[in-house]
Amino acid sequence: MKKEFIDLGRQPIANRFLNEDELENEFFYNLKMGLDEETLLVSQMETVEASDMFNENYVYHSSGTETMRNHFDSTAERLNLLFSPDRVLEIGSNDGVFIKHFNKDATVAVEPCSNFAKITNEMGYQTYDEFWNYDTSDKILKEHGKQDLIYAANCMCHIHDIEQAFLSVENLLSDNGVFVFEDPSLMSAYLRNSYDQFYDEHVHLFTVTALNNIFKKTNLEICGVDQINHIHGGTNRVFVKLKNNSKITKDEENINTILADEELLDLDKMAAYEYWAENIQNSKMFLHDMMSALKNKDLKLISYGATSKSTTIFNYCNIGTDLIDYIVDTTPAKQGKLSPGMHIPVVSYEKGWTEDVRGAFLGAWNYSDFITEKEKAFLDRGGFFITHVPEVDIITKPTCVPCGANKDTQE
Ligand code: DWN
Repeated sequence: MKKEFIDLGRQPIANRFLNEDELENEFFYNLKMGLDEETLLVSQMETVEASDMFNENYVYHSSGTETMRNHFDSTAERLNLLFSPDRVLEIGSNDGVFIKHFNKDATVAVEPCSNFAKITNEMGYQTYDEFWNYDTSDKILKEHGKQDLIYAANCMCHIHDIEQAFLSVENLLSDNGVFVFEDPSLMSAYLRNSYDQFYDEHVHLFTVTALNNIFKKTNLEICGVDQINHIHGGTNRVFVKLKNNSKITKDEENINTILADEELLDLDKMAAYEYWAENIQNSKMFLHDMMSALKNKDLKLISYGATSKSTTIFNYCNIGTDLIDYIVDTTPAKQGKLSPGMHIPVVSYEKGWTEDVRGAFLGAWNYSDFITEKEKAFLDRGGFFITHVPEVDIITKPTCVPCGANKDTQE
C-alpha cells in the first residue's frame, strides 16, 4: 500500500509553456507523493497521462546546456570503453545527444516525443516514435534481435508501470549485455531538500533500496551504481545485468555502501518522509517571505532558467508576477510563452538579462556553479541569486581575505 507524505497542491504540466490563448483550458492535477510500504518506492499518488506530458510539443532538449553535452559525451565514451557493445538501444533518446556517439547501423532508439524522434530519424538512427513497453520491446526484438547495451537517461523515472518497463528491458537484453540507466537520486533530493524534483514527469524518485526490491521481481539485478553529484542535482547511474550473466562482475561493496547510507537516513521508513515534508513546508514559507521582503525593497527580481523544477516551486510557493518580473531561458521553444500555472513570461537571455536586474531566483539551481561563474559581472555590480537548495538563501559576490593578508598577525 502507498502512503502519502506530502501534498504539493494543484500543479500544471511542468513543461507545457503556454500562449495567451491557451490559459483558459490549462490542465491541472494534484501533486502528492507517497511511499509504497512493500517496495519502498516513492511515487506520485495521482499521475498524469504520459501522452499529456510527452508528445510532439515537448520542449526540453537534452543537449541544451554545455554541462549535459559534456556529460553525455563522457558517458558514451566510458560505456564504449567498458562494454564495446555490438548492438545499442537508447530508450528516451530526446535530441540524439547520446546516441550520436554510436554506429548508425547497429543502434536503435525509442522516443515518444515525435518532434525529437523526427530529429534522430533524420540523423540516420532508426527511432521508434513510441512509449517504452513490452510491445515496443517485442517489436525491436523481432526486427533487430537482442541488444548489448540498453541505455536510458532521465526516462525510467518517467514511466508509470516501472516493473513492466524493467521486464521489457529483460526481454531485449542479450545474455552478456548491460542495461544502464540514470535518474535523479532520491537520497540527494532528500539531503538537499530539492523537493522540486517532484513534478508530473517524475512519477517516481528512486532509492537504490527500492530499485533492488523491484528488480527482485525480475531476472535482472543491479551490478553497480555511480553517484553523480553534479548532474541534475544528484543522479544515480545504475548498471544492471541478467542474474545469470557471469561476464559482468557485481560490485557488492559499492551497492551495499549505498544501501547502508539509505538505511542510515531511514529512507526505508515513513518517519523520514514525514520529517522531509516538514522541511518542505518550512522552505516554502521562508522562500515566499524572503522574496516578498526583497520585492518590498523595490528590487527587480527575475528567475534564471525556466525549469520543470521551478514549475513546482512557483506553483507550490505561490510565486507569480507579483514577485518575479519574468524568467530568462536559452531554449527558443520556451521563449515568448508563459510559465505553466503561474503564467510568468519567459524571455530570451539576451532580452532579459539586463543591468537593472538585482536578484535572480535560480530556477536552474543544478547549474549554480556554472551560472555563478558565468555571471561574475552581475555579482560584482551588487546582483544576487536566490536559491532554495539546500536551504533558502541568497548568493552574493564571494568575499575572502586574500592569501597572506594576515601574515603579520599569524607569525
Ligand atoms: O528528466 C528531466 C530532466 C533531466 O530535465 C525532464 N523531466 C525535464 C528536465 O528538467 P528541468 O527542466 O528541470 O532541467 P534543467 O536541465 O535543469 O533545465 C535547465 C533549463 O535552464 C533549460 O531550459 C535551459 C535553461 N538554462 C539557461 O537558460 N541558462 C540553463 C543554463 C545552465 C543557463 O545558463
